[in-house]
Amino acid sequence: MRVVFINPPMAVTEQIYTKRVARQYTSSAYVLPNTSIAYLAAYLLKAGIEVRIIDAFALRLSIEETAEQVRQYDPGAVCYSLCTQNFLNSLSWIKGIKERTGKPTIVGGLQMSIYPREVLSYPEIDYGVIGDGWETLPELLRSLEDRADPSEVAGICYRKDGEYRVTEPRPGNLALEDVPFMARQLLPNDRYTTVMTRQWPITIMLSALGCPLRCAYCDVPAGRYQARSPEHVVEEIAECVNRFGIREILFQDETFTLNRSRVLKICDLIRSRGLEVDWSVRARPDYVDREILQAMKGAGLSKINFGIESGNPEMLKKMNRDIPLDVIRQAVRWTKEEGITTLGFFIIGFPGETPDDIRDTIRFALELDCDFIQVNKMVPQPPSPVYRELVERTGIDYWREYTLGNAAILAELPGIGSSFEPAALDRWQRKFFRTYYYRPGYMFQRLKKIGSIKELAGLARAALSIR
Ligand code: B12
Ligand code: SF4
Repeated sequence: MRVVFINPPMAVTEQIYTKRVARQYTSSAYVLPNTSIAYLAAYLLKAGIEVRIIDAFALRLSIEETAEQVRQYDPGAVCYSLCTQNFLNSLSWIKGIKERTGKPTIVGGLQMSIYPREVLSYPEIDYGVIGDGWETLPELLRSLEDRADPSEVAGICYRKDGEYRVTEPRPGNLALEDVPFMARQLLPNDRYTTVMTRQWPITIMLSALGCPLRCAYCDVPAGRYQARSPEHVVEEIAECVNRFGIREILFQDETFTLNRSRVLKICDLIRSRGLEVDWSVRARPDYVDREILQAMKGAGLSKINFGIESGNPEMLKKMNRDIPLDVIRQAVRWTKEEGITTLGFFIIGFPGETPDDIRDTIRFALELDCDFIQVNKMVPQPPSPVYRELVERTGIDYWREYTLGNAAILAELPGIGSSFEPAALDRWQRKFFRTYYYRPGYMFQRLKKIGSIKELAGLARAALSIR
């Protein structure tokens, strides 16, 4: 049995960003590996199954070109990892590839745990894996090869005689530490980039998954925090540097610094093994301190993405992340003093938010003066508490409707429950970006720090996207 994974382009963000920023995110300026696929591929290789990954997004392939590669490879199944927000776009690819190749389609990913029945309502999708895919996927592939009855495979859904069938759930008992590192040898590593990248090739890594904190808007499923040991993480860093020549690693852990002793150990190991690599993390401002910042900087950390979200204490309380503004101020100050680049994330349009609250946030952002900011419109996502409340209040499960094909319904989501219409929120978002980025002092500082023509071009594109 051989199998192919396809990573279709991203086309998800218009509801969340401004149109121009969305275009930039879905263009060649922001392309990152699909870790879910790369992990599963590594697991299949270990199980003796031949695998190919076609990263159609990174390689800028059309559906036709991708289908041609699938035909040539002639796999027993074509697999996709689905996230809710990109579902309809992925679906158009699934349909296009199925039409051209006729190969069985297997899908997995968080979308399958949230809306399995809705996803399976599309006849082009043959099998869905619900929850962990590690053991389920090889078993399902073998069952397909043997033309066995899929009802024997736990953790899947499929159709029989037009009826939706779901097998018994499979308990997820494997952690990232129990499986091989991502199969980067199957990825076009030289194609990955972001607007802030300074050295290529780059990659993504996960040192931990999930988050035990409970911010009200957060859609990270509750109760799934798992952290890899420092030794395991640093072994993968070494593989990235020594085998793949990676020069920059973007850790995508939800909050990298949750467990400080683990982080200090990771830093120690990077230094003691002499690994030269730039890295960045995401963190909450209340989970950093001087010592940890110094240790991370000493081990190559170049950037922290801080979730700051609001400059209004009442809004922060409503978001269930009651972090005192002074703690945020101090975290950003320390980080800048250590020479680490700061990126602040902000949300506007949270339920109950007013124009004055947004003004507070803009003022706070200007005061913090991070190197970069990202301003997102509040778009409730499943399975967050804010989304659950919305569904209870309105009786409409918006993302379910979207999954069933009603893309237009998402236009109602930005800022829902706040005092802003979606169009007004767009204007606030643009105003926020412009007020921040078009300050002469800010522009001057940025230009002084530019390292290369490629970086200048990236920043120019980013600046133009917020006009
Ligand atoms: C790394 C990461 C990224 C990376 C890589 C994307 C990817 N899908 O791998 C980047 C930065 C590119 C990214 C982008 C985005 N991401 Co992201 N990302 C993550 C993160 C942190 C880790 C994913 C991961 O690799 N986990 C490790 C793997 C092994 O676990 P897994 O993905 O759960 O996969 C297991 C099962 O789900 C299943 N499985 C998954 N796929 C498949 C496929 C098949 C065929 C089978 C059989 C099984 C299977 O088997 C795996 C092993 O058990 C998760 C959060 C998290 N903690 O999981 C968010 C997450 C997946 N991202 C999310 C979102 C919203 C996005 C964006 C839309 C963000 C944006 N606004 O632009 C884009 C969409 C990109 C896309 N087209 O998928 C959401 C998805 C929510 C949802 N309801 O679907 C998550 C869950 C975070 C969150 N809660 O908000 N992301
Ligand atoms: S928003 Fe970040 S810190 Fe808050 S619960 Fe989600 S992942 Fe954790």
